[in-house]
Amino acid sequence: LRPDAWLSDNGGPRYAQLRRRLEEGITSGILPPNSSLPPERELAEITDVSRVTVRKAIQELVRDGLIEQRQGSGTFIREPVARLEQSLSHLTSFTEDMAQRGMETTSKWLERGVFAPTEQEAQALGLSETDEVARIYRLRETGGRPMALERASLPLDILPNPLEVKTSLYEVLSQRGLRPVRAVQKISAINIEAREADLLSVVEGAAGLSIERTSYLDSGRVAELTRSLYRGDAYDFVAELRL
Ligand code: 16G
Repeated sequence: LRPDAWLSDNGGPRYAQLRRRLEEGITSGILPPNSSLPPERELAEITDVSRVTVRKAIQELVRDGLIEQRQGSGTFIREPVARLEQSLSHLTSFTEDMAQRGMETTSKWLERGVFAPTEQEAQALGLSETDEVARIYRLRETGGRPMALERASLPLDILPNPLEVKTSLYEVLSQRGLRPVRAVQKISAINIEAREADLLSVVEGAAGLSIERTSYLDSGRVAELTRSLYRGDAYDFVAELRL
């Protein structure tokens, strides 16, 4: 942590450089889980920056869940988040995926209603200019941990009342006899932008997976266009390949 080894004039604000340095220590294992960080004053001395700078770096790492302050005993490195494996070979819903692991799903609703479709929605769902679209946008959490942001758009006759979706969209569709049977999914790597990063409790620019799913009914009709943004540190997608 000697400052000549890491502090640079063009590396941005000092607290951000210190934060990055500590984060590198955590991800590389030099600062292992459950080990403690030196007290603020000591850390300021070692790194030769002000206590204000140290405090700011620490606050960010706490906010992002990399370290935690335990009352009376100091600041500790947290256990890294467990990654979840998701199969790419089955058409399942988020709720089903989590239930299979014995985990509960909760949603924080960000938008849920009937809207005029965007151009992309109209095109993907085969809507005309006068049609409306059912749209639900939510933060999906498991065990209180934010995992993904998901915005689903469906033709109104497939989902006439978006407010009906309390937990599982696919459950509501199943009840209506309109469960998708096939989907095409596109996965792209992205850096998570500020607003979405806030919602997902990650730093701006953190790695994310943007997933676009177009799902189809048995009849071949498009049922759903969904854009999901998954935390890159929380998921592994697995597919079985055969010759
Ligand atoms: C999954 C799907 C999403 C679908 C949702 C339904 C991916 C990338 N996306 O998250 O398209 O709308 O499941 O989940 O897997 P629900 O039935 O729990 O609402």
